[in-house]
Amino acid sequence: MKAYWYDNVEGDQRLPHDSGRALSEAELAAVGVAYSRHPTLATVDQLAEQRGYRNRDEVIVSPEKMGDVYEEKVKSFFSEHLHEDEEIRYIRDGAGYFDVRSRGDEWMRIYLEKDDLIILPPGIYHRFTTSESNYIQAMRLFKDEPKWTPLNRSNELDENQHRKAYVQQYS
Ligand code: KMT
Ligand code: NI
Repeated sequence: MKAYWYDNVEGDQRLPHDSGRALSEAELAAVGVAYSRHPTLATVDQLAEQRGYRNRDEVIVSPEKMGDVYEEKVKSFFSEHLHEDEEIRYIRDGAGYFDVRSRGDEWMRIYLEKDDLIILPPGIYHRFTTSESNYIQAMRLFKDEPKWTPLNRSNELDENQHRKAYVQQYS
């Protein structure tokens, strides 16, 4: 796990795009993002229990697994969106980037690799991409039914209750 300000330079989204300006855990906590380096499976089970997450699955994002739709999928994960639920990802193998919006609406990039865990709060604008390795395997935790429909960024979402609650808590 490594976090920094995104450089906003044109080019492949899978490149690091590291501006060289690092971000601290506290700066991520200020926008409601929590992460944990190398939690054991027992710790993840405990976290799931505490938050009422009864279900989980694992997803592999790679050309081997997805074939022709891989490039399309990678592009769609990278369109800016929010969810009405938390997004919890426990990386089991490979690596990828989550970009989240700062209070000043800049991109903060978080590099996640095997054994990192991240929790994004409901209502935060974010996007995901694989890295140059083009391979990530992640555990996705959810409560009953997976509710991670991406809602793409739009002014209309300013009125969404989950977005409003997020803005109220973190700005
Ligand atoms: C997401 O929410 O963008 C994903 O689930 C991508 C694969 S998991 C790192
Ligand atoms: Ni998402």
